Amino acid sequence: MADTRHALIVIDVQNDFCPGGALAVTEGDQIVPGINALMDEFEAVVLTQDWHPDGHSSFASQHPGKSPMEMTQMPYGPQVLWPDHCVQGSQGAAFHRDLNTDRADMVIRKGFRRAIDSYSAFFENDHETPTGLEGYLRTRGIERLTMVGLATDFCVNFSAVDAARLGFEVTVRQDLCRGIDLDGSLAAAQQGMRDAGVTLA
Ligand code: VGL
Ligand code: ZN
Repeated sequence: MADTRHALIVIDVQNDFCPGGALAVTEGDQIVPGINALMDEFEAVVLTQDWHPDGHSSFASQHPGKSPMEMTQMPYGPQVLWPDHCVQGSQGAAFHRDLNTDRADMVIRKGFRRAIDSYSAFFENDHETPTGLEGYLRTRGIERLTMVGLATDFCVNFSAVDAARLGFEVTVRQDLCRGIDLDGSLAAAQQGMRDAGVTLA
């Protein structure tokens, strides 16, 4: 029987993060069957969806002279500039066609404010604007989270660290995640997650 206090959080398994997408993560699509197979073990299944308006401030296209994967300074701190991706309503923002979205109790969208990015499923990149997911999980009595999805070193990492700081018991299934690995970001993320008390499985 499914553990009643344990939720599966599936981060950003969307076309733009899969091969052929605008911000493709190597082998991003290969985790889909394993994620589907895991869903029945959980009381709650939550999907997150990166969901940017056209012209989002995290897009390099909005910063003259900047290229994708370069850094910039935002009022809330340093920010990687990305190719245009996961634009609201686009095919790139849709979930991978093989992901079992029927089993999801909740879909949480993030990154919809033009001036601020949101890697984490819990807080935007200012680390203070909440998405509402914490309240949803707490009101359902959820205490433990297993996280899977894309990308290990950005949205999975930020979500896992925030969740651990909020007091959830967090496990990241690395076999069901894939990373971008920008200038050593994968190793840094793994260390950061361990330091925050996240279990890397
Ligand atoms: C993500 C970069 C930009 C992610 C989202 O899902 O990891 N990465 N937007
Ligand atoms: Zn994004």
